[in-house]
Amino acid sequence: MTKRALITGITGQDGSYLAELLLAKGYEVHGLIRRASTFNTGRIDHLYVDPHDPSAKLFLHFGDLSDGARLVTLLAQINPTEVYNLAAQSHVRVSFDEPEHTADTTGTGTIRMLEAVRLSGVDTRFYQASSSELYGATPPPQSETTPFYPRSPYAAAKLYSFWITKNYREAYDMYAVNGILFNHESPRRGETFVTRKITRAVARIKAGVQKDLYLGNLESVRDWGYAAEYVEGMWRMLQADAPDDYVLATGVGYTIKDFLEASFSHVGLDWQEYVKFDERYLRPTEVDALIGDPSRAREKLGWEATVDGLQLARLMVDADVEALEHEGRPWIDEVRLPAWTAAR
Ligand code: NDP
Ligand code: GDR
Repeated sequence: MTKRALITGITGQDGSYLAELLLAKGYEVHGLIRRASTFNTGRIDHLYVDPHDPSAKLFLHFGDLSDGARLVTLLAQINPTEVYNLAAQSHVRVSFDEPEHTADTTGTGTIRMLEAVRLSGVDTRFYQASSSELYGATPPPQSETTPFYPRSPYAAAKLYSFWITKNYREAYDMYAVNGILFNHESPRRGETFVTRKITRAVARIKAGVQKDLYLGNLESVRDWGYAAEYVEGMWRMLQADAPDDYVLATGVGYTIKDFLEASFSHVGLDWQEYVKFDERYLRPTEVDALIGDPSRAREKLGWEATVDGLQLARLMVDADVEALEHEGRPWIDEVRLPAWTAAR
C-alpha cells in the first residue's frame, strides 16, 4: 500500500525537514501551501519535481487552515494515510499583537483539520504539533503528566488544539496524537526566533555588515534541540501500535545568554560588546524556564536527541557564516545533518 502523507505547514522549518524524511522513506507527500504574492516555498524548492514527471512524489495544494470546506475536499481527494498538522501562527510574541488571528489558525485551525478527517471519512493517522509552551508557568522538568499553564495567546490556542486532538481520539476512536515538542531549531529556523536571530547576527557582525543586535529578555531558559531530529520523532509517534502523547526534548536547558556566549565565541567575538536591549522584544507574560523530560519517547519510541543547545548554536553559526559567504547559493547545501539523518 502506498504510504501517503499530508503535511500542513510544509513551507515552514519542520514541514521542510518532515517532507525530506518522508520522501526518503518512499512516501508520496502532499503539502498545503498558502497563496502569497511572492514565492513562499524556499525551504522545499530543492524537493520539488514537476508533477508531469512520473517520478514526482511531492504535490502541493493551495489551502488555508481558515477554510474548512477546502480542507474536507482536499482530504477526500488526497486520501492520506498520515496527516501532520504543523501549520500555525507560531510566533509567541506576535500572538500578543494578533491574538484573534492566532486563535483562528493555531486553535480553530486544528478542529477544522480534525473535522475534515472525520467528515471526509478517510482512514488516516493524525499528528498535532503541540508545544512545550503549554507548560508556561509550571516549573521544569516538564513531562507528559505535568500540568499546563499557558502564558500567551499562542499557548492558549495550542492548549485548545491539544485537548481537541485528545478528545477526537477518545470520542471517535481516531488515531490522533500530540507531539509536545520543546524548542527545536536549525539553519532553516525563521529569522525572528531568538536562536536564528542571534546566529544570523553573528555571521553578519563578523562580516562587518551589521553593528548591533537588539534583544529582549536574556534570562529565560530553553531546551533547544535540532529540528532535523525532531521530525523523526513525529513520524515514530504515528508508527506506534496505539496513539499516545509524547514529549520530545533534549532534557538540558540553557539561558539566552548561554546561547549568545556559545554563538559569538565560536567566531572569536564577545557578545557583550554587541547585544543591546529593546523592550519591544519583551512579552507581557514570559515563560521563564522550559526543560523537558523525554523519557517516554526514549522508552516507547526509541527516540533520543543527540544535538544539544550549544552544539546547535555552533552548527547554526557555521551555516549562517557560509550562507553569507556564498550569497545566492541555496543554503540547503550547508546543512550539517546528525548521524541518524545522514544514515537515511
Ligand atoms: P514555522 O513558523 O516555521 O511554520 C509555520 C507553517 O504554518 C508555515 O508553513 C506557514 O505557511 C504555515 N501557516 C501559517 N498559517 C497558516 C494558515 N492559516 N493556513 C495554512 N498554513 C499556515 O513553524 P515551525 O516549522 O517551527 O513549527 C511547526 C509547528 O510546530 C507549528 O505549529 C509550531 O507552532 C509548532 N511547534 C514548533 C516548535 C519549534 O520549536 N519550532 C516547538 C513546538 C511546537 P507560510 O510559509 O505561508 O507562512
Ligand atoms: P519561543 O521562541 O517563544 O520559546 O517559542 P523564541 O525564540 O521566540 O523565544 C525564546 C526566548 O527568547 C527570548 N527573547 C527573544 N525572542 C525573540 N523571538 N526575539 C528576541 O529579540 C528575543 N530576546 C529575547 C524570548 O522572550 C523567549 O523567552 C518557540 C516557537 O517556535 C513556538 O512556536 C514553539 O511552540 C516554542 O518555541 C516551543
